[in-house]
Amino acid sequence: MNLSLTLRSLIGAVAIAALGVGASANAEPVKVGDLVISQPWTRATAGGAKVGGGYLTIENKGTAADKLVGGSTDAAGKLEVHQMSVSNGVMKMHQVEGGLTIEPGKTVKLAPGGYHLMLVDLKHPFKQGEQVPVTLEFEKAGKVAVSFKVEGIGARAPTAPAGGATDHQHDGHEK
Ligand SMILES: [Cu+2]
Repeated sequence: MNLSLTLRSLIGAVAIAALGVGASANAEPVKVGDLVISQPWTRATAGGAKVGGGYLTIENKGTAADKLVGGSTDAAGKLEVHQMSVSNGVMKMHQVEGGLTIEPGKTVKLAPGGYHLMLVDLKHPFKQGEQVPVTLEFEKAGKVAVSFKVEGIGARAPTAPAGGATDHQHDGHEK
């Protein structure tokens, strides 16, 4: 048995537990190779939801392009890189073939309404305030573990979801 691996798993579990306690904790950016990954987040899911979106910002500080090709998580059957677009008011999404390119010197933001990670076949619902550990995989930089913070259902959604009459934007700060 591999003792160092066991120890690392244990430290990882403690770190994740600590993150869960500090609700306001703003996770530090994660570096892998020339890439800097910041603010990974996802949304709380309603009961029977089988998919969830994953959002994050990737900065390429290197001199060569890299690609986000996918990843894995214990929380879902598979993880895909998706692109969403609106056509005549209808949201459509499809898998990004071959991965999402991050050009050198550029920052790519995965956000609702655009590029995102799709967690397919969720093993359990996501609850607001939890952390979802995900391993991302880049073509050159390799694999890196990040933790997605679970925000509220519909958090930072650009538009009201179809049929979501009870999920309207609350504009509370101005009269
Ligand atoms: Cu998707």
